[in-house]
Amino acid sequence: MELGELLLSSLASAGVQEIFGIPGDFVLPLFKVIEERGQIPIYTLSHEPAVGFAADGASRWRGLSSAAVVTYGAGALNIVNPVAAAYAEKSPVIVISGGPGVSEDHTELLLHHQAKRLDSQFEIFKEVTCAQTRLSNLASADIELKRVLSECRRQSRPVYIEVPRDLVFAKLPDLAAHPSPSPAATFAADPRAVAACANEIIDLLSDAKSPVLMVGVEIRRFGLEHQVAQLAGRLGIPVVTSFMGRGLLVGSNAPLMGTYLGVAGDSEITDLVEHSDALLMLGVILSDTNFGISKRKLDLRRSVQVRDGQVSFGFHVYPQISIGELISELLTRDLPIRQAPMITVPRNSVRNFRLDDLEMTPDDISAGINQLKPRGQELLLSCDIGDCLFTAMDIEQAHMIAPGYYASMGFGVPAALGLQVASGQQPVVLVGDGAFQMTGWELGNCSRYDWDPIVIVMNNASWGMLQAFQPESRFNLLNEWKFAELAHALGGVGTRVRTRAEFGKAFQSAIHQRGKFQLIEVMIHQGLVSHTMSRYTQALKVFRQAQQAQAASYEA
Ligand code: TPW
Repeated sequence: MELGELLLSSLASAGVQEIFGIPGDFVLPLFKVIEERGQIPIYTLSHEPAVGFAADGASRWRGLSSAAVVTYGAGALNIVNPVAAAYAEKSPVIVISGGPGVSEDHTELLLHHQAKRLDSQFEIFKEVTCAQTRLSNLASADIELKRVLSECRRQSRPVYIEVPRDLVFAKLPDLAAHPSPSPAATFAADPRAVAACANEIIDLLSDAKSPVLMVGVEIRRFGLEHQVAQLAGRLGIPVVTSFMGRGLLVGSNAPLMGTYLGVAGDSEITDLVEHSDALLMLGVILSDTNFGISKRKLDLRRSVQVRDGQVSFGFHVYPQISIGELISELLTRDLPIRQAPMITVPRNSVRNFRLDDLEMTPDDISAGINQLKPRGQELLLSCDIGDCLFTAMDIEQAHMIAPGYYASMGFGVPAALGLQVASGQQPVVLVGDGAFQMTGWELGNCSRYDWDPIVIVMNNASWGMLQAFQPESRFNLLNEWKFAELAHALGGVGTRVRTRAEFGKAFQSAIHQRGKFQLIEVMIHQGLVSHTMSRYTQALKVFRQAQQAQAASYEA
């Protein structure tokens, strides 16, 4: 077997079902192997950031790795930001970069694409991946791949694999003669510790007056949605998702109340969470965007956080217990059953959406989609950062992927392409004009692969979210680009809409047409934002002012 073949079969064994990439001379040999073997399909895009976001989108959907293959230097360094995003939001993307050949290590000449040292790139990726390897030793390549890929799975975070370009076709030593040890052990939790931890959780929930279960993205990353839905059903306590976890448990029969958004969200949900005397957080990423805008500071002494392979109760921690082990243990127990209290949360879907001549607002987009999407159909939504993300919070029955914590613009469109590959279904994208300017062009690749996402561009000719923070500034105002007109040139169908009747017509026609991407450009007045973003920016302004006052007092 050759090194390139070993890499491909290792990827396939790790569950990789698609590769996204852009070639370059350092990775041409590897591309050749990928194409000729045809074991895993490869999709090429136009710019490496999109390659990273697409692989991330596919990984998030599957809860399994997807791979991004790029060339050394100019290609790989272009992908650092999406990989950092995947690291932060725990998406197990496998980054594979071609690299200088082993015969090139000691050349007198500088190699093109070399930044500082030949290994600068490796060092950079150490910071944004959880395991790395350079496959320069044929005898240990197999075990190295096993080590890195099992770490990827265990931590659900990106890994980095560099392949010296002159070794792709190198014959491996007879593997049978050098059997590789089994992969690194996963968390070896002591079953007594798991049992004690489960007891403590059950006691806390039994004694509580108002327990709440909050679910976050880790339950999707580790493929636990089904078990968590079962647990939620058995506990009978209200369930909310975190901001990042929006879309989890959709379609399950868990008593799902909505999404916790602090002061920006529905006050019923905020009160429920913030007044809970036993908040069980499963796989929730605790970040300022999720929790910095609480109405009332969360009492972490009355909460249990299960994430990153450990369980924390107030101030004590059970290390090395994975979320999966804990949930399995809880499911074996007699649980204190309650009748989930019925809380009525006002829903945007009941907001009036009529097919009239009123001009569109961001809230009309969510209300319109809720009303017009086919009954009983769950949408697959890929969202960018900006008001589109807050607007999406009001869309119901939607599985969603979004950069809710790391918040990189440019995610929405390319991640949707990954989502379509991984799910085989037609995704809907919500994206602002600013973010679309970054990666929207990738839609030009749709016709090559028969992808047909519905892309809703919220065109307010501005970086509106920033403008909401600082309305006095002019640098956040953009020119009005004509995105709908560009759609045709990129091989899709574009419609610009201003009124609710126009939006309704365009959306209904988009969901009934397949085969080409459909771009609906919704014109929104500058400064007009969704009700959720309006509350969010107000809250964050207050938070920032308090921080500035505190900083000023330090200086004084
Ligand atoms: C890669 C900073 C966060 S939100 C935003 C910027 C520039 C404006 C987004 O404008 P858009 O949407 O897409 O038109 P809207 O609703 O606000 O009008 N660079 C990157 N990521 C981030 N987050 C920024 C800058 C930012």
